[in-house]
Amino acid sequence: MSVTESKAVKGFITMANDGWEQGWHERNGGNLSYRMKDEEVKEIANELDHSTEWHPIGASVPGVAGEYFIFTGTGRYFQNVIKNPEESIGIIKLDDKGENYQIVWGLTGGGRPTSEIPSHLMSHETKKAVSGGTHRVIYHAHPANTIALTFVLPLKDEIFTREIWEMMPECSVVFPEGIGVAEWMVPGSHELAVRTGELLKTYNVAIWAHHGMLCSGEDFDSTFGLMHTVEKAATILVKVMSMTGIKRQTITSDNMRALAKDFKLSLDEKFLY
Ligand code: 2HA
Ligand code: ZN
Repeated sequence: MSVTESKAVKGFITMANDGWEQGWHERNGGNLSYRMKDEEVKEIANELDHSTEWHPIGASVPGVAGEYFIFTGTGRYFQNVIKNPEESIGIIKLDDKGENYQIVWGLTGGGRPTSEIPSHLMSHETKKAVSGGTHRVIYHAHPANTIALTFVLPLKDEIFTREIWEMMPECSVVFPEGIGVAEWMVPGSHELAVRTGELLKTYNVAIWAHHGMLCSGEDFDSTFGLMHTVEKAATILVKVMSMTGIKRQTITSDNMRALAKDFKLSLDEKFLY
């Protein structure tokens, strides 16, 4: 089967284009990666080239050693993924130690995976462990309303979670574990990768102050939907704060406790102050 006809690659391309259409990927902004299943690798095995050179990851990720990932390319545009997938995205394989990678398909024209490869692979390693292997998608984008909030709200997990949950009832249903917030750090840095990995032990959403958001999930639709839900709620919050500093009425802590009871969610009391 040709690589671009496989279900995994098609799903990846669709998600990248959905993100572009939301306006979350100016120029070469944002990046997406997917940890492939064995059967997905097998069905395109004939198309993969294992004679390519090895490159250092810039992190050590033994928990996902030897695995195959689909990645967007550094300097490549989400806008072009659907038009020219072979140049915009690639499949990489990690070595047995989880320290180096080789490009086995795509990223033609001398491309490399995203500059955020340390954050992505450390996030995959963390989420694979804490989800019992079910999480496969790591998605980073630059949604404007979420970023705007990082200039005005205190950079605390409790405050972001509570403020975002308060905007729409489905927020606490979609991410009952809350949202983690990382203070500003250099994009693509080891420091940011370590911090993100820590946050993802608890959360499926990490907000990077003055930069963007990173989400983890089991499949393309639910991971995209997670980012979409957070950004939608952030958009409402920005509108509310732009209209007035004071909410006349809101979803209260007790309202959230009642919702949690009906939806059988366990919401941490630290967010219900
Ligand atoms: O340009 O978004 O964080 C890619 C990025 C880096
Ligand atoms: Zn970014």
